[in-house]
Amino acid sequence: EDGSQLWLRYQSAIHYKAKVTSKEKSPAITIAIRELENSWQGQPIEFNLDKKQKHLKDGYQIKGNNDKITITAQKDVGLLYSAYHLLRLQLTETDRTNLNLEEIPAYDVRILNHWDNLNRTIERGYAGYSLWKWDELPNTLSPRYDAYARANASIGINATVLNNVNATPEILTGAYLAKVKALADVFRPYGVKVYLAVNFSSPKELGGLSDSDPLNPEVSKWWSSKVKEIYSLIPDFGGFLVKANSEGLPGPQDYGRTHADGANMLADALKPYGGIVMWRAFVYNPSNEDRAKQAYSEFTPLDGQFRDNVIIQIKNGPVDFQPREPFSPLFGALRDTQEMVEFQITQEYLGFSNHLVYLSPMFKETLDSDTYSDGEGSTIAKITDGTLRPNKVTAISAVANIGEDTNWCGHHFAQANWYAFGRLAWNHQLTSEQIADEWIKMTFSDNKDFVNPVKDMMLSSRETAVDYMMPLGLHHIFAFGHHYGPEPWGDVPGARPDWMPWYYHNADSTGLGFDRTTSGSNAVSQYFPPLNNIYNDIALCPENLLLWFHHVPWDYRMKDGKTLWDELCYKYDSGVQQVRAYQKLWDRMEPFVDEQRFREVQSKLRIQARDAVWWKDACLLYFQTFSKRPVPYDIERPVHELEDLKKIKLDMKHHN
Ligand code: BDP
Repeated sequence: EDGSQLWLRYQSAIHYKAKVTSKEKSPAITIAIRELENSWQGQPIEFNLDKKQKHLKDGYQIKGNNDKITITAQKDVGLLYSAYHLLRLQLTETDRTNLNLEEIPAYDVRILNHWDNLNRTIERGYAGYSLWKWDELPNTLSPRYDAYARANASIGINATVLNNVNATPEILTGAYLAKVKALADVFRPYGVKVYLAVNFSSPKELGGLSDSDPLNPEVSKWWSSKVKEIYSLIPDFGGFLVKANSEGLPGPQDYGRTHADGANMLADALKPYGGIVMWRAFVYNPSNEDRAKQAYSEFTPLDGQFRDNVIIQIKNGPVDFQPREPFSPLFGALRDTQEMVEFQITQEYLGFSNHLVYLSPMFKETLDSDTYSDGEGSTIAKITDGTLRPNKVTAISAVANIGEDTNWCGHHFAQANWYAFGRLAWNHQLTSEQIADEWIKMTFSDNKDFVNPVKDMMLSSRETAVDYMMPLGLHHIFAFGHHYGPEPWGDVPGARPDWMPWYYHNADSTGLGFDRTTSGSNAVSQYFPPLNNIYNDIALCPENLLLWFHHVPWDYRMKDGKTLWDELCYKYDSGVQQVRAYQKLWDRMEPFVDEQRFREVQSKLRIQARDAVWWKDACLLYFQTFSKRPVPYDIERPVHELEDLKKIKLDMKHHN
């Protein structure tokens, strides 16, 4: 067992071939039949395509008793999804004799964003090189393209952006489009549509135009003909993802135009073919305005100006995929503009593929957050899935953690995060526990002596990581560039202040944290009432966001009676203790796990345990130079010298 099969470890039914009948034929139906014939060990199945049942969208109905199962979908891909549903029931030992269910996906577009470069490196990728072998495409097709599409289909993911948001114009050359087409052809039977990230300067860089001004008719003509070329190769092409005027990338503001001008010009080019533009709200500049406020300031004045095939893609938090952030205040604030969430599955800020961190609780925390935009109950899930707003198209995205590694994601448990994103994109009402339960049973074993402890470990793991990295609302105190280890002291001369840890933690002799109250940066005012008041009031602010919104005195009394300083120490220590407990727990699981995966996870947990101590010592010893208070005497003493920790320079270079 090397993890290459992911959660798709179906036993093939050697002496038994399931009977599956379908009047209709299509490539997706052929795959569905093959999957069931190979692995289903139950009643005969009848597929039924009913194009009138529009309400099902990509979904399906399954009805069945002991003798027979009938499945209805309005699209062939719905039948494919239903096959994976049945196989999931089988692998998780769920009753299959009395079935009466209807599944309709929450979002239309359930999309992975690959930050893959054309030279096959992956920005923030920790599972080897890119799956896409651009140099061999379009002629040679790696078998992993098919396996990738199948894995996505098995959890309902129906879209993928192949290349990095920091996009190079080359992706739109004829040579690359032929490669993209080859991938799209492999993915199509699995219902996975291809999208591309585009560089806003492509008309100038690639087309030789004098500029890429969205209001220049030559520029929109260039895009229209490029889009036409794409659709002639890939008739079901999904559309564009755009990072513009962000972190040095070009965009409409280079020509004095707005994000709306830029997005709409591309949207108009895609419109005749049904394509969409996912325009990212991740924009900020080194300025006097708090970075956490900038996306809101930039986009709220543009509300209502975007075409109906534009969706604003918003990271879950206002800064950047930190272990914990409040939700981005843009959710709900754009009333006449479609919005979607961008999550990060790849663990850029969560220990790469070395730390075991199950992200479903973090995804749910965002989706279930109440923005109060339309009164109580205006959750981000309801805003983005069309329940509260009449969206033309709904979508949800996440930055993939997939690479060329045999086990796809670097850490065996990181597969659970790909799985969880797909399941939540399909149904955001599933609980993190349900998802973990399914995943563990499918990926490892359904023995309850394994499932229960491992599930507990997974469910607590995100909070554990927050505790040993950045508890109580601390954020962005990572080492410059690679974002792996701690560097709260970090200060690179001449670099942007908004990339420096001190910008975020503001440690001084009086206390710690970023004052975003009405007397500070006033970021609190970007939230709807009552949240603005709750966040603004140190007594009401949730403690897990305290240092995000407040600069708090070292002796401030927390709810449990401890001082801020002591609480901080106990949090870091508890993170370390938890990882130690995971190590013990995992070792006890040895009898239930194959040798290879057992050893690999064991060795990753050792790294995580060492890193947790590194984080704790670095942060406590550094913050202690300001607090000047002792580490409470009942917790483990630091084992490093601060000066030694400051010398650690990892060989992982990056621009910010
Ligand atoms: C940050 C990453 C950077 C990305 C950027 C983005 O550090 O590599 O390019 O976000 O999302 O998280 O555009």
